Amino acid sequence: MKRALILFALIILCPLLLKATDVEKELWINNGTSDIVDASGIPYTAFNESITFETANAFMHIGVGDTISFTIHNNDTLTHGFGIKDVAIDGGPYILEPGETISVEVEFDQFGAFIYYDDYNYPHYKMLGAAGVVYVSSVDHPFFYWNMKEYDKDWNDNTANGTYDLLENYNPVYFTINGLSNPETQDDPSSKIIGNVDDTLIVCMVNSGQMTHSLHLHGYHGTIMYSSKNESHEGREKDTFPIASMEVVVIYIVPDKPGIYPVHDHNLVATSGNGLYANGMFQIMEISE
Ligand SMILES: [Cu+2]
Repeated sequence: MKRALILFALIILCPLLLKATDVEKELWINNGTSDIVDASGIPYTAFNESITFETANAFMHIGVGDTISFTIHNNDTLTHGFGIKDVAIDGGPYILEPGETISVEVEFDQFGAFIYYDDYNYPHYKMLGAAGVVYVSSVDHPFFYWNMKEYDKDWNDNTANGTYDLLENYNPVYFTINGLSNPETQDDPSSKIIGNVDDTLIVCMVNSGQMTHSLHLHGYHGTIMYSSKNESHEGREKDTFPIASMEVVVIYIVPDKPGIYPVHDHNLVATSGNGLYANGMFQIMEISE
């Protein structure tokens, strides 16, 4: 009887407790250059939180049921677009001419992580770097995110100059996590996994590039809590997570021992940069007692 009463109270109270909020977010589409590894000079575009260009796209963490009111400025000389993978947006298509500002309201009613990106001239403008992450969760645990991209400099040079190469000619040799290539990744608190034994650590693994990336955890296993492509994979506990282009996987890791271990793309070409090893998609996991 007592259990039934508690259940009844929860059913009545839950919708009241989970109050959705409206989050305002202002983004600028900036144009710049990525100079990773060997002063590579890769033409780059990103969604940033100010008019200052950064290779890391803005990251957002909101609760389930929240709405983001985006104000987006096109600070570039090219036309750009705005879309979100796997999330329906009213109105649209959202296109921004150079110098234009638009408003877009999006409700996120599902747990997971979602890629917002430039869907204009797809995939070319997105491949200049313009794709970031919205993480949607009302659960409070330490979280980290890996927004993975790879780059073919000639391809991006041509895109920036108005020539759109075929994907069969795409030959990426640079690889980044949150816009950074190893060893710079190791100074990035948003992707370096730090925690304690028995913590629940959340990692959003997001592939906003064009090739598949397969993340390998050393030392620990993770459990898939959300997979944008394969719902049936949720609940699987593994140490390697293949993630296709524009796919997202959110994992929970509960470390069983202290230690320092690598996490990297199992496709080892992605742990190099223009043929130089060790660069690219490589990170450290540091677990204390
Ligand atoms: Cu490995």
